[in-house]
Amino acid sequence: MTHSLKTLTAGIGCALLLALAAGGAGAQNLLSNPGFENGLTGWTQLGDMPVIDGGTGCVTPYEGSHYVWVAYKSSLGMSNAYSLLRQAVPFTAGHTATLTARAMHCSTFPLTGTAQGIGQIVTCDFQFLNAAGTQVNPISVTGNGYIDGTTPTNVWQALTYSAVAPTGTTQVRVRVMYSTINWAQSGGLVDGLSLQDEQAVGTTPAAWGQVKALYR
Ligand SMILES: [Ca+2]
Repeated sequence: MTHSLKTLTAGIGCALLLALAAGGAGAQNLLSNPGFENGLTGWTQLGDMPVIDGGTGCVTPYEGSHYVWVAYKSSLGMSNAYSLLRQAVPFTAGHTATLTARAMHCSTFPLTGTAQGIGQIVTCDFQFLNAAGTQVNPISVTGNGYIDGTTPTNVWQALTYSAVAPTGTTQVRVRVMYSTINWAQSGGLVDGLSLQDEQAVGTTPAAWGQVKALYR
């Protein structure tokens, strides 16, 4: 192999690795039942009961046939002023976790107020946990993992929440949460969650196999 061909081949390998890192095998979703197609399977519920497919009538699912509705509605006997779904998966310290989700609120049953003030909010975010199950806080978070009363109604909003797992992390725990401060009836819909490990790609056998194949 000539020097120039070696250089070219190496360049292709790097390009492939970058492509894989950008979205190839790295697009694996770590969450189980991320779009609520199997009801609440895989999710742990706290507070008031989330409702699959809700009762607001304003929406079609973002993906698949189902979504989840998290709300405070007195007629449903809700009494905790919050509704929370959680799902924890193993995660590696130093890796970047990125959660994407779609959330919406309906004009027939809207959120009011702001996340920073008196109002209601629907949150899609995550926490890092250590081996003892204790929360360990990241240095910083990027993205915007919530909707509130200032968010346009009847349109799926794309949410992104991303952070580097701090030292000691063994799990990431994703949260879908509705909470209210003023106890006004309101709610929000969530669908199409995806949790990515941004560093998972380069070390997968499939990714390395494709790169090594260039040198055979
Ligand atoms: Ca769905």
